[in-house]
Amino acid sequence: MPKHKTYKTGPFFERAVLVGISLRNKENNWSIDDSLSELSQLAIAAKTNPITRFSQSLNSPSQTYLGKGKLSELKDLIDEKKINVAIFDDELNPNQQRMLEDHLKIKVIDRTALIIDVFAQRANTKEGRLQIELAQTEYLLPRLAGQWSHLERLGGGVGTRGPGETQIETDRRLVRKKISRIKKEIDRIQNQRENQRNNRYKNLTNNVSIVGYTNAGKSALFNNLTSSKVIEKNQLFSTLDTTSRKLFINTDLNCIISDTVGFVNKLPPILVAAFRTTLEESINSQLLLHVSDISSPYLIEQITVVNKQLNELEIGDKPKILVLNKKDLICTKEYDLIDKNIYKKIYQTGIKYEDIILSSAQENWGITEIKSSIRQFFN
Ligand SMILES: Nc1nc2c(ncn2[C@@H]2O[C@H](COP(=O)(O)OP(=O)(O)OP(=O)(O)O)[C@@H](O)[C@H]2O)c(=O)[nH]1
Ligand SMILES: [Mg+2]
Repeated sequence: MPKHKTYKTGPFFERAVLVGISLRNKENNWSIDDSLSELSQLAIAAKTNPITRFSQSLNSPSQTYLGKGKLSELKDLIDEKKINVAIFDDELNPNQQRMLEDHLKIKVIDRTALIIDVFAQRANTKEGRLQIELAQTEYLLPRLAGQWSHLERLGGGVGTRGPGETQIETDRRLVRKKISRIKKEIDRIQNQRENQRNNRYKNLTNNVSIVGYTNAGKSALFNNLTSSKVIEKNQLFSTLDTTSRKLFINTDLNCIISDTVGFVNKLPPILVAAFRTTLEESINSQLLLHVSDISSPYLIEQITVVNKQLNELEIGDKPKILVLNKKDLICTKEYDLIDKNIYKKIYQTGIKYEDIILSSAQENWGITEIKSSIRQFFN
């Protein structure tokens, strides 16, 4: 069995229904429609075809996630539209997942499995694949104990890709062993990387990391600042592996700048943990450039999500410069066209920034300002 190359492509473009609940007393401002729209982008990124959506307003998810009546309605919809996979907007516990599959008679996956699947398809370095394998194996661990034979019955495809599936038949002890083996292997690769980095950048101690919501334009900005050519693409999670380059500020100041994996609402903690080593550059940076898409109606929510996830990584307290990117999508180069309420709302989040800069990586706006803000910070 090849260890890291067992991704099944599965049937492409499975027909999916996206299922969510609108919590009556929820803690954030995402509407169910917008959460499902993001889920839809994730589903497309995982090469499924989101045919239809289904939602219910509830106080909290039930044992079968949805209420009984709604579950029957969903089953009818699935039969009517010839759906092969139901994708749920929240993480399902193993019992919920099993009961839903028994009832709906199709494959049921949740947001976590979907995101892991997208990552599994994108990972192209050994370390990236190991991190996915780690996340997937940890995800599978509580779902073992024989329940997983149904996955084979349901025929692979989205949510079942990746190396973790080959361990379905093994017991928890073996899986735990596997987890510790993967962790060791990741540590080994990381140490190697650390040494190479130390050699390459011996005299450069100023480190800046670009962090932010997925698709905000982090890689575009990184390319612009360093004249590099990392992948920038209008899709979620184009970047999985960190890339670091020298950033020339002036003759007295050079620093290392790193482009990193993006965050997303409801990012599974398993993936945050698995990607901790990838985010090591951010953890070791003195300064974070938090890039956000100012044209998104969810700008403030995205800023808050990123900050929450930075806190989970224990780097939320690091000095941060907020870069409001894609300015070209909402106005011309003139600053005064920006709605001043945006600044007020950012201030109200309580997150402290060294500076807030408007930019367009596409139009080359704000690049000088970003560099001079970095210079000021290190001076
Ligand atoms: N209009 C406009 N588009 C931009 C700008 N910056 C980036 N984009 C586009 O937005 C999309 C996402 O850009 P990326 O740089 O890949 O975004 P990212 O934050 O690195 O995304 P992930 O790596 O997937 O998390 C691409 O299609 C870019 O061309 C900008 O300033 N203006
Ligand atoms: Mg990127």
